[in-house]
Amino acid sequence: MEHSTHNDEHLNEERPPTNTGGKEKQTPDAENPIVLSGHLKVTPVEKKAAGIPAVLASFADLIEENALFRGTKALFSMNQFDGFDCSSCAWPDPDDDRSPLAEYCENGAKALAEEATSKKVTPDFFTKNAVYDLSLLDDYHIGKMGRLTDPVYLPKGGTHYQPISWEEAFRKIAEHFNALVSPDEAAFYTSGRTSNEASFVYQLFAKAYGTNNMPDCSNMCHETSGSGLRPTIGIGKGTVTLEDFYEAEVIMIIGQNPGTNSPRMMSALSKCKANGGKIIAINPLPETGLMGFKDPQKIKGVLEGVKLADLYLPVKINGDMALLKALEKLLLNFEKETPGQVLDRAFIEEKTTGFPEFEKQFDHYAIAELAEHSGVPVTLLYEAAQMLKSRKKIIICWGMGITQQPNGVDMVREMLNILLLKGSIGIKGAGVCPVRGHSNVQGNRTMLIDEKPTEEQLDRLEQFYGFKMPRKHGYDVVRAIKAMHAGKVKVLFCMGGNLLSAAPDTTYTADALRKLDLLVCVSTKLNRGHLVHGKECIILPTYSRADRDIVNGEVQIVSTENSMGVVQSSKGVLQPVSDNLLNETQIVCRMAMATLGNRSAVNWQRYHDSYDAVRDDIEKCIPGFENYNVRVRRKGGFYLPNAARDEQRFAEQYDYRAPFTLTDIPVNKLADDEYLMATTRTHDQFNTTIYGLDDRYRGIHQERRVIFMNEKDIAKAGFKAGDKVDLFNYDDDTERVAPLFIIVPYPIPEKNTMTYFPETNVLVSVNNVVRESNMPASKYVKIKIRKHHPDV
Ligand SMILES: Nc1nc2c(c(=O)[nH]1)N[C@H]1C(S)=C(S)[C@@H](COP(=O)(O)OP(=O)(O)OC[C@H]3O[C@@H](n4cnc5c(=O)[nH]c(N)nc54)[C@H](O)[C@@H]3O)O[C@H]1N2
Ligand SMILES: Nc1nc2c(c(=O)[nH]1)N[C@H]1C(S)=C(S)[C@@H](COP(=O)(O)OP(=O)(O)OC[C@H]3O[C@@H](n4cnc5c(=O)[nH]c(N)nc54)[C@H](O)[C@@H]3O)O[C@H]1N2
Ligand SMILES: [Mo]
Repeated sequence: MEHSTHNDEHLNEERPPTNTGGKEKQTPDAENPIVLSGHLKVTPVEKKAAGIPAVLASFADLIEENALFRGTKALFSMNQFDGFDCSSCAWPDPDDDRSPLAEYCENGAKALAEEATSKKVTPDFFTKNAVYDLSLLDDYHIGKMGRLTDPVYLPKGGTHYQPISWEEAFRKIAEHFNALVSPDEAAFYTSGRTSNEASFVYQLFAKAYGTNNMPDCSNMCHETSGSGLRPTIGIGKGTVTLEDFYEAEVIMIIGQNPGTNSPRMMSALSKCKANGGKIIAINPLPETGLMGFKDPQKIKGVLEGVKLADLYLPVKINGDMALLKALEKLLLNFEKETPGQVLDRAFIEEKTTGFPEFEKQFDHYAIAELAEHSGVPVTLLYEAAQMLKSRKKIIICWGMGITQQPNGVDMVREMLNILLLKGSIGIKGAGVCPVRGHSNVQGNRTMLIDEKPTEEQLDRLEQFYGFKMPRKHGYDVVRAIKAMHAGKVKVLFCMGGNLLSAAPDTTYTADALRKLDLLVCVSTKLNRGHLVHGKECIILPTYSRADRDIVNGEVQIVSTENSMGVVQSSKGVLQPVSDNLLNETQIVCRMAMATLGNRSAVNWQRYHDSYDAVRDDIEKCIPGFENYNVRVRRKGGFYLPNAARDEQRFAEQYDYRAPFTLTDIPVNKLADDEYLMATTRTHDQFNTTIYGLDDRYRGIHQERRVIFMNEKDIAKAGFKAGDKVDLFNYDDDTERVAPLFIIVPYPIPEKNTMTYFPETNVLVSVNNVVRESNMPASKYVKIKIRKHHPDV
């Protein structure tokens, strides 16, 4: 028998702190927050995401950034057919039906406010502020300084950045590149906002220069998904479209917080629910955005809201593998009870390999044991399996809660195993959905920003351009940091991002960056990454996605690829903050001309002058971009081919079938005084950019240095809510310290804790990585917690 489930009870008994320790119990509400310590105020976890407060918050940010007029005008253009692609996340836009008023979300509006700000960081600002003094500010205040207006240069031994002409900047960069003993002494980092056009010329320059050292933010984000999927389904991307969301019967959301990080996903989820679909949320935290949603684009939605998750499974950190195996064991049991009713035997027979071995492993697993490992009661696991039992249109979505675990690649394959059992991939309403982060991170990879390009990809480039491409695989992020630390990489060029703050082991990474001869950052705004630098440092200011990009008198379009493989155009609308900005493509082309001179077979000037020219050549080098310049201008853009989705054609090495993968359950042994820590995002940040100091949905206000703990753990350790503590990690026999955090009791499994990134990156060892993908395992950090000591 199948019963639909409402487990609100589980949510309601779990509330944030209701006392400050010792004092009489009070119940906080939005008007009467509890002041836990210093500025920190705590209110109850919000029950529904978005709605009116979200709309108000988005306008408040625009006002604060002195950008109300510029910003609101731009908001109406965001994610519209002839407008610009929001740079906040990679969630797709509806193919046909776009809200004429606003296809944006609160966090998209905040991202825009950051870019549309009329505050400026001019050369004069740098004359007045020494680099060292700026480095003493926190990330929030550094980010609020405004948009960069001119190129600046920090000479060897200098204390202040000084103005430099573009010409002179490119000359210096070229001089450094040409002085290196080997091209592999340079590395080229990319963050995920760079357009397809700029990405393509950028990777081409790195290869023409002679290296595959292209670490990128993917190496900290969804590399794990690619590593898990490419060898199994033949493509390192998701297999669903937005339409599939509307049709799905069950959507599982594992280790992802859509309410904050891809808010427009919630419209798709509520549409799925309206069509009768069920949602299962698997997360150590009962995230507001998973539980309920008020659609700001619909009057009815704003007032009433909908309940999202039908079932919430409060998994322990890293307990997902045991949970997934429990679901599989239950499905196999159900199949034994009603043969032919649960598994898709025909699909398993025709499209997969390794089922007998896969099935056999479950002889060794007991449900009770799996439940214990996962932290989720058997009854809830049973309910989840019941929901999957007779349904076939199943989508599994995941985010950083999976990809940043040491066994993340295994878990990606285990999620796929479930879909393979049910034949739930490559059919309507079903498939895998790694929800990407940065708005064009998927496009960056498609454009060959990859430290390990395939032979086939390189052959195609070689054939078209007629020069030898470097074949040796390059450094990813973790390897690049180690190479800088060892003095093997001497020049680092960063196309956007903030490697220092995004990377693990902040102290180690800072040491690595300080050893560079030259650091070059192409950036829109000042960040900490500009303030911890090599011997010399250059900052090159560029346009943001929302800025009007005029080349040779014509307003240009660029293109991006979203999480579902749709390539579409983006046309900025804002007047750039300064006349002295260059677009990223032009920066690369001028750097290439300065560095390679006559040595290069590529006509960089042609690319410099026209994005159409870049697109014409992308079409010749990368499959799926036929007729690029025409199709990119079509309403809604075009889908890239995806054989797993369209033809159920999976991995070539398995004869285009998908293999079942055998994986292990990790053993997480913790000492009595040890805890697991996951690092996560607040509702008020975009990665290393801190919009504000609140995390509204989780009820945290005016403080970021908090640690969420289970109430029982707090009592057991002799702490109380609001206590100030220091956090320690001892991986590789090295003491790492993050001082001064405030304890907040929170509904989180015992022995699990949560803190905000990037404040606790200092605790993540550079050697704590995900197997196979080599990503930092930033959601699996062993820590000890001690009462704060003033000397720490
Ligand atoms: N507004 C805003 N939007 C963003 C970003 C942003 O910073 N701000 N960042 C962008 C980027 S680059 C990315 S990659 C995405 C990130 O989006 P998400 O993937 O949502 O990222 P996180 O907030 O890091 O964490 C996701 C969830 O993992 C859960 N989690 C932690 N450990 C575990 C575990 O062991 N198991 C399970 N099941 N869950 C766990 C946490 O509770 C949290 O809810 O968002 C993108 N969009
Ligand atoms: N502990 C921990 N660490 C993490 C994570 C975590 O969950 N926990 N998440 C990881 C993930 S998923 C990611 S993606 C990385 C993010 O790592 P990054 O991508 O390196 O970091 P961002 O904060 O997104 O980069 C912000 C900077 O990019 C610049 N910028 C913004 N827009 C543009 C643009 O259009 N062009 C250019 N050239 N520059 C621009 C601005 O100067 C801004 O300061 O962090 C990772 N680090
Ligand atoms: Mo990301």
